Amino acid sequence: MNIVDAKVIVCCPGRNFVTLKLVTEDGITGLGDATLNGRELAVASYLNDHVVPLLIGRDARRIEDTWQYLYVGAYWRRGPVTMASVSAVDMALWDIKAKAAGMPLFQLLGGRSRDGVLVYGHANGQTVEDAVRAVAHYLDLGYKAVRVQSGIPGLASTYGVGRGKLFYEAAEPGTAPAESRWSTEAYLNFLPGLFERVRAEFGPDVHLLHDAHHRLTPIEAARAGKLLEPYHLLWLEDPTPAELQEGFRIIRQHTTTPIAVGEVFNSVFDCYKLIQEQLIDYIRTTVVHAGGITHLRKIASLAEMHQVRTGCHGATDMSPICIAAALHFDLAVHNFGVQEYMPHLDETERVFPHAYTFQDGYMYPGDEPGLGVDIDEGLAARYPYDPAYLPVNRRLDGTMHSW
Ligand code: GCO
Ligand code: MG
Repeated sequence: MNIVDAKVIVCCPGRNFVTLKLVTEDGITGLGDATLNGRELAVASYLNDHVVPLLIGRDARRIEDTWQYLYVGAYWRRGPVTMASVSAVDMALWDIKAKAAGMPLFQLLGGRSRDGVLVYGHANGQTVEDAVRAVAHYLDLGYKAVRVQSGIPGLASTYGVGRGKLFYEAAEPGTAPAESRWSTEAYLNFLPGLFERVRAEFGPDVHLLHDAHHRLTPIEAARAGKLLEPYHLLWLEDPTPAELQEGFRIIRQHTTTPIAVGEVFNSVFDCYKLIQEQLIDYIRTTVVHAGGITHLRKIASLAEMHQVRTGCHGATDMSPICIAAALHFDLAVHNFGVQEYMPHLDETERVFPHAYTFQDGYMYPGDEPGLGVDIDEGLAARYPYDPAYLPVNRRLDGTMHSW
């Protein structure tokens, strides 16, 4: 079952996506997402210039060997550009294998471990009361888990609040990133009141989540976790930048608020210490950025042994191909926790028709063979690449800060 064609498709149906399409000599096609928000063309080049030529003529059935060939064989291992490329190949090969077997991918991964995949939606608002209204809207739609982000008095803008009603779109079209301003003091003074208000309004049962988006030092994050304990969050996400894994020990020593991290991680080597020392509760690595289904399963297995559950990144910059792959994975692994979900724009949905569905707070990958996603290439061609960047962030005195 040799690969006879490999094509990289870059399109912008509302936002930029990079897609890899493989075709085998038997005419089976496989799709992989290779989108790296704000750095899309670097991955397209890596694929076109250095991966596609190596794929032609390879046996599409050899998923593990191809993974190792692209990872070990590159000599320059890891990194987001390399790993998004490896991930796209891996997704496409699993899609092909499952189609050849005539099964939805989750069956090849061991079959269902649960009935449906619990997902969380994104409530946000400029003010606390706007955020409360947004939470009510998600609960009306059937969501059982909601992430809550709000504007902060004194700051013109902040992460998690902005464009989009049922999603949060951070990348802005343009040739340079927008700049926002940040005050940790204002944030920490404001945060507990937001969750006090939301819990008072909606009671103890709804799962609440919050993303600190890498902006705190470990001791500040410890304070945030402690202040949020009365509101028992499902997780506090990315409390501190994770290059310094030891920082998570400080957070752990001070708070029982569960911690999630890892949407920017590319491999198990970014999180094995966090997992083995039980410094986190949820690992956020996802299919497109952490080596595809093949590598994500290895991360999940390590996590399972240490009582860490999965919580895959699922923002709008994961294309429907990645979301489908994540849903198959989520349905199958034992230690699944929750899946992030933001519906895509209608233009995106039309370019990537898919079998997965949302119902009453849960998602289902569907029963089509493979991933259950297609790409309408003719339509995709009508949405050419449009440069866009994630914002950068500065403290009030102008110092660069994590966004
Ligand atoms: C999340 C993420 C996103 C990222 C975005 C970057 O938790 O969904 O933090 O909002 O910032 O996906 O590309
Ligand atoms: Mg996040």
